[in-house]
Amino acid sequence: MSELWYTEKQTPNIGITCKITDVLHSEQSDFQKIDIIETNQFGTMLVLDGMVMTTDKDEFVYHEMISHVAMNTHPNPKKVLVVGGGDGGAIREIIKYPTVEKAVLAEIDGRVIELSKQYLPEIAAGLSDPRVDVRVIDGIKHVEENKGEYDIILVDSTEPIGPAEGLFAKTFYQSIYEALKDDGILVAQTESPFFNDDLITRVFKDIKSLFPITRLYLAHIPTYPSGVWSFTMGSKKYNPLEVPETQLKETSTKYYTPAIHKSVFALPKFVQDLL
Ligand code: AG3
Repeated sequence: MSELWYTEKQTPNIGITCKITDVLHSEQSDFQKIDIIETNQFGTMLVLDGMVMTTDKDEFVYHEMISHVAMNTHPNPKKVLVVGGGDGGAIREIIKYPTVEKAVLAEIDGRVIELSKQYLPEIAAGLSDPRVDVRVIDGIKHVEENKGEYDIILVDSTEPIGPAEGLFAKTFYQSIYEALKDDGILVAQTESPFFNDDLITRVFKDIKSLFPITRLYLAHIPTYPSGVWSFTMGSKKYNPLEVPETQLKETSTKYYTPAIHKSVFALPKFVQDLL
């Protein structure tokens, strides 16, 4: 049998290519093209509009790092919102904290949730927890309609093209600021410092104009463009670099540790220069 390979063209000039053993599912939802493919190297992959969103093998890095840095910076996170993140990976991490009373998932595309439950059960496992409220809604509307509600809001979006474009807008960060409590924290995934430098500069400036404490941090994610990924935190009160003990047991993560929490804010010079 001939070999099948999948390429995501990450920019017009570079891509990532994986040998695939199966195409488990393909459809056009109301919002985007959804493909679930099986690879030798990374296991099952969720691909939206031709872009790798998550894979069995490396999802832990992204989902731990989008969640635990904020969850440990806040001393008592009770109510948390994830905008996007229909695969459930960020929710799975959030509900590891006993302080959490309610975790809301606001995902615009219900098909991503259903297919993740079916094909990525380990990532989606948290979605059935009784504290989790899964809503197929527009996250932008949800934050506009809920003022002063949340301790933490995570923006677990796709790329700033297509359905997620509005999730990188300053007006959205303003609504998030208002949807957070007085000591709330925002973390947004903000792409690659190698390939998305202008976006990082712009988003950091927008978040900094709203939040008294703004910090960028990095993690290594092999299937994302350039393998180096950024997250931007806006915090109303708590400084992520002055956190006491982690609330988490070390055994419950594969990437995040208290030492990682501190080290990820040490930025290479070229990244500092973007901010
Ligand atoms: N969200 C960020 C994925 C960005 C990847 N970009 C790409 N492949 N061009 C991932 C959502 C996982 N919950």
